[in-house]
Amino acid sequence: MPSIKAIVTNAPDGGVSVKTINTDISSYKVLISPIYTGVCGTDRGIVSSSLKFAYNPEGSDYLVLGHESICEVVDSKVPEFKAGDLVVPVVRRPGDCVNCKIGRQDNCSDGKKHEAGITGMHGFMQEIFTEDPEFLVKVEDKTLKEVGVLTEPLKNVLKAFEVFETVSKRAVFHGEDSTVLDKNVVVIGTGCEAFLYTMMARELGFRSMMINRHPLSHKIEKIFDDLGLRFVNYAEDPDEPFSSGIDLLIDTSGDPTTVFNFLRKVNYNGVVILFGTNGRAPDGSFTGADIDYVVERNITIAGSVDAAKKHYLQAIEYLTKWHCSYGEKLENVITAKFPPENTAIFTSKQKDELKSVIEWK
Ligand code: DN4
Ligand code: BGC
Ligand code: ZN
Repeated sequence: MPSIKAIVTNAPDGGVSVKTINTDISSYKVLISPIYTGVCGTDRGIVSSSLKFAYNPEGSDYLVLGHESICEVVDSKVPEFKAGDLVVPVVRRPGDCVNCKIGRQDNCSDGKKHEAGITGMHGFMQEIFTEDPEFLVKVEDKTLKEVGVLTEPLKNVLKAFEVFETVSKRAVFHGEDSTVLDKNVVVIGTGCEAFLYTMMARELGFRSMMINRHPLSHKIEKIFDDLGLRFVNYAEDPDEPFSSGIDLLIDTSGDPTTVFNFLRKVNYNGVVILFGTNGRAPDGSFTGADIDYVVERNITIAGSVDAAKKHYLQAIEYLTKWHCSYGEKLENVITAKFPPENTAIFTSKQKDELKSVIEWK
């Protein structure tokens, strides 16, 4: 059994360290090693113990972190993969419910699914691991060796737009030529998920902006400007987030007060997607007047978590397209690379961070 390096926590109590673990790779279908693993709000929530839904695999007193990755196949015993292929392993693994049985474990109906690096399954922040081909998605374009790490966070965005498509069917949202009419998307937050939501909203023909309660650093402002994305500091400019109202409000902050402040700007037949989870945000208040507002305007409030394998494939298509169109401007979204030993990146967000990654090779 080889001894390998892994980044671990003890969920749900939190903490983070580099640990040497013994891993059994004697039998496998595909043997994988990570090239880059991404650090996101979920990892930091697990490490700080604010995300109480995280737990260790059964019988283990630690959880290997990591659900965002771009990996390389080391060896394969199945024809679909060969050594050197770039792959992204999927996060969620099915339980026994009917949605899990049809490959939609993202819509698991009894909570008995597992998530790599989050709930009951070791993640991808370890030097080598085995995988079942069913849970691997191939990245054909080798130039995605770095930005391919955005596949996992982008797949969540594609699922959320699928949720939006479904719930917005109750009123006319699209023009006759199937393009989106003159509609406004506001994304709360300016982290990596907010960025990916805004890229996708623009791709789909919406007018869109990201908002936050403070100005951006020059570095992040430049990354957004270079990609033609709009940002508003609502503390300075509270009326700006679309004077004509909001048709789709997407929250990545998990802050109830902010969500409900902007919900009061949502137009008739508008949709609110709740995506951010922030166990530490202070409680907000949702009043009777707010209920009247939501009811009288046919507003839909929908939660969205995770995504299906098809969304990973769509994410790779969009990343391939955006990488062709924007090249280095997209690569700049990966704002810093760290060695596995630098566990401080799990306890505080880096200055000027959009996506911090751990470099394994
Ligand atoms: P992140 O980079 O921590 O993003 C959170 C963003 O919200 C940051 O830009 C925050 O700004 C911003 N924010 C916080 N409070 C406010 C506020 N009051 N007004 C405006 N903006 C605010 O994390 P991420 O982009 O990786 O992920 C976003 C969230 O989605 C996290 O809560 C994740 O746990 C969650 N998530 C959910 C799924 C899923 O449902 C998947 C991935 C992530 P600043 O405070 O940094 O300036 O499947
Ligand atoms: C992952 C999702 C996962 C979620 C759990 C996110 O960071 O991208 O796949 O379902 O965390 O809240
Ligand atoms: Zn993540």
